[in-house]
Amino acid sequence: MTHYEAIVIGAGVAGIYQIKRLADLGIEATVLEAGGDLGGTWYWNRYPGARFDSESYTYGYSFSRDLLDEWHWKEHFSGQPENLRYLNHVAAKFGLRKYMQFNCRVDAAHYDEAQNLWRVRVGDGRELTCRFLILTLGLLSMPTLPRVEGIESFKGRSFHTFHWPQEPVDMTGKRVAVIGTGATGIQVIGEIADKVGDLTVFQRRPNWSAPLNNAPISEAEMADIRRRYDEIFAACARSPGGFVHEPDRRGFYEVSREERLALWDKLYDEPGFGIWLANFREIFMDEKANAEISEYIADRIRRRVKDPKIAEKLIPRDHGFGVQRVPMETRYFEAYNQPNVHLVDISETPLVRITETGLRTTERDYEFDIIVYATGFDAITGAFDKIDIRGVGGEALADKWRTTISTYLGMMVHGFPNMLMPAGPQSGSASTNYPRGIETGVNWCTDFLEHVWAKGYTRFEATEAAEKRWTDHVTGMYAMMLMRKAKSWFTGYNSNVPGHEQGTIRYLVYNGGAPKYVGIINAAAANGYTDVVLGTGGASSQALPDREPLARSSS
Ligand code: NA7
Repeated sequence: MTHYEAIVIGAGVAGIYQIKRLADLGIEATVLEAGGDLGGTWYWNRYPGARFDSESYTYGYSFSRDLLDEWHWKEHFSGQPENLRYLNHVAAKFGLRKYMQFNCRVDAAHYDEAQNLWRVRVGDGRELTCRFLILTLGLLSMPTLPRVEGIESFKGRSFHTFHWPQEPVDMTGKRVAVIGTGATGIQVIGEIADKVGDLTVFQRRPNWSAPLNNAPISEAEMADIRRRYDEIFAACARSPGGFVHEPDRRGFYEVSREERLALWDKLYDEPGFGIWLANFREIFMDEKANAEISEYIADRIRRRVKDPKIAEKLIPRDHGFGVQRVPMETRYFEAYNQPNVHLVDISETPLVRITETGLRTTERDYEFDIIVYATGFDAITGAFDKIDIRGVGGEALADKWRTTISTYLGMMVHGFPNMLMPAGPQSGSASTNYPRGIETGVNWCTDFLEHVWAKGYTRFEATEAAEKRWTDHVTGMYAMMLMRKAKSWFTGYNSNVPGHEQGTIRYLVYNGGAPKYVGIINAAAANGYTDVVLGTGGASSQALPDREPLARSSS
């Protein structure tokens, strides 16, 4: 059995930075990663069109000036291959690969109370132990396929976008189906529409989507971005979403309709999430304001789609603009103007089954060479549920979270001592520009561990009362937002996961905004972590089996 002071599960954007912080402290730690290599989201999602919706230079890590100075982002919204190259560059630059174990799926992590350690069982049968378990599992890392019969029977090629093959898929001249029109489906469709023979989109519900307006970044522009990095990250830190886009602080009703339209005309044609996040704050909370922006976006769709019947089908009716995650698109609406692209509304003619040659709706059979499932994820808690995580008294985390999620600051769970989630459910990451939230979370967790080590503690656990306070706060934030009514992964909706269907709202993301979140977690640290019970427990570190000396340079 091998013992570590800390085991990090997941080598994505969060795991990479987490191991960097631990390595800098000289902590004996390893990263266990199910995938064949590092990168998380950017390792798996290789589908055509996969790219940031965040400005590239706000997505990269901010912790190293050297790294900022040497990396040249080639596009304002960089694509998957480049993003994976970036993460590999980070790992190489800081010598992080040596801490990582790949093809290493964790099946179980059980807290051993007597020994005060975590027993981690890996797919290859090994059992590792650690004092501290750090879960950087990814919030969108558990893909879900439709609950429809016959998926295995299809004789052509088919894949979920998350499992897109590593080698390029030649789609030239092929009959392709895409099921799903979330952020992923919208990226794929825009990218492949003019490269495939025939494309049929199976849409159950349309999404409000707006142009990404991507462009290359020249040497001169990149030099300017480098000069402005401090300013850029300061803007991200000020904004609720952790983006460069800050809300328009004018009151929606304080300005004239002409002024509102002028703002929207400007934002719609600008790059990135501005139309969503640099908008008036009322659009997120006030039905009337939301209806007005929704009608504006609907008109922009009508102007871009030639067939009025198709245009109307692409306009959502069941939710307003911005209350679900707004997918960013490139040539998405124009794709429907091409003769080889067809839209099937499966809210009218539902999917019945996948067949050997394609799929069947209640109306007819369709034949395809390739079926692409862009059907989303068991979001935010799916990767946690997948591992048999057990805390004090053998309580399963999946059971604790079955009906309501509860956490302390999105980073700890009562009953699960010595476990940290730098970017967990209800943390600042889930509803923000991920890497900004991730750096915040990893820094807080690592500073907390430094405190634990410095004081000689070996056990920590958030109190039940503090967990309840945080969860009530997270829940209260939903009450103000129109998004609470939407069927989206922000509210825990996924039609393909039993129990997560419509009507079962789950309070998964923190809607208070990044500045408020950072203020709260910083105050918790400044108060000496009084919401966390610190102590010693179980056997002493020295008595652990096969224990290797703990190198610690700066605790
Ligand atoms: P999403 O946003 O959850 O979208 C999934 C899409 O797949 C959505 O349009 C669903 O329609 C559709 N879907 C799911 N199951 C089915 C079935 N069974 N039949 C038909 N259509 C189905 O996932 P994405 O991957 O697009 O985006 C997730 C996040 O990844 C995104 O927000 C970014 O942050 C990155 P529905 O709406 O359920 O009717």
